[in-house]
Amino acid sequence: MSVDLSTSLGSLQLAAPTMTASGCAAAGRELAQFGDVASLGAVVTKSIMLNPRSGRATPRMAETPSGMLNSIGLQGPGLEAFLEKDLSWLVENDVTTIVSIAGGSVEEFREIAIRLRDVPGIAGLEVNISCPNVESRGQVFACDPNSASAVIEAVRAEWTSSAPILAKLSPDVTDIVTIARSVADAGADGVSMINTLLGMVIDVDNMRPLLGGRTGGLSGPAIRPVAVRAVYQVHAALPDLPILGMGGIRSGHDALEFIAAGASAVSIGTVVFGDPGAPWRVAAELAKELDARGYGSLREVVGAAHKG
Ligand code: RRO
Repeated sequence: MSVDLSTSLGSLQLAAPTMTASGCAAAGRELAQFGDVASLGAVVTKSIMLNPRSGRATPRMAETPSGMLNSIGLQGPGLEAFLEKDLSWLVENDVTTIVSIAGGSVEEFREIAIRLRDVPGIAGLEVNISCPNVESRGQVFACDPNSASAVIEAVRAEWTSSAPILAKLSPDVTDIVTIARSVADAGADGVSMINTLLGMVIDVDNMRPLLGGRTGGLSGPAIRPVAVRAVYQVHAALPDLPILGMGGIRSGHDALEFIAAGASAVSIGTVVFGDPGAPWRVAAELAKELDARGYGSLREVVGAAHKG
């Protein structure tokens, strides 16, 4: 079997189609005991903000049917510590790295882009405008086309590197195509979709929301059909816009659904908590799924569900 799994996201050429999903494998280092991190399509790092941040009150996780809720709240070490401790390891180990960035304001996103643009070893930026666990819904920039484009315009204006800018979109909108169009018009080279859906679990023994932050982001197989639908809609409307697909992918079969819907590569998230080798396993399974259907390459299947 020799299936060509190489792919691309805009100008970024990828030897392999599976990446870690932001927030599910820190900055990649913790996966090194389970496989060769440099052989992944990329590591997408946990979203980084300008300053260190402690995140939300505990509990921060809840199990749900076929999924989980998280309410982390952008916990992280801040940009300087990330560059010193995390990015340096990724660069030393030849890992293709997509840095996920987050901000509480357009200006914070701009500042981060300025600080990162001359840093070597960044293969792409994933601009996280869709974290559900923020102080106000007004900070979920991806829920409004004008707010979404304001962030992407600011990042685009400062980003002098040729590494692509991917805007990470939220499924919690009436029409995701409108948002995708606005970020593409603002200069995004592609989109990552989807972030988690806003959810809640109630602890009925003490009659309170279970999570410290009350609401959380729903991920895992429960959201996969929502994600596949979002990818399909955006690819149908904007067939030339590269898509990094994610949302409940557990197997090569799941990944193939995203590719057929229009994604050029996929991120593997929640499954990694129980199966840290999943990003490599899913790539191997995807090759088998393609081969079993007589395809010689992944590229020929991108968007195949739209044809005919
Ligand atoms: O940190 C989080 O709570 C978080 C983020 Br930044 C995100 O983008 N999506 C999510 O489900 N959780």
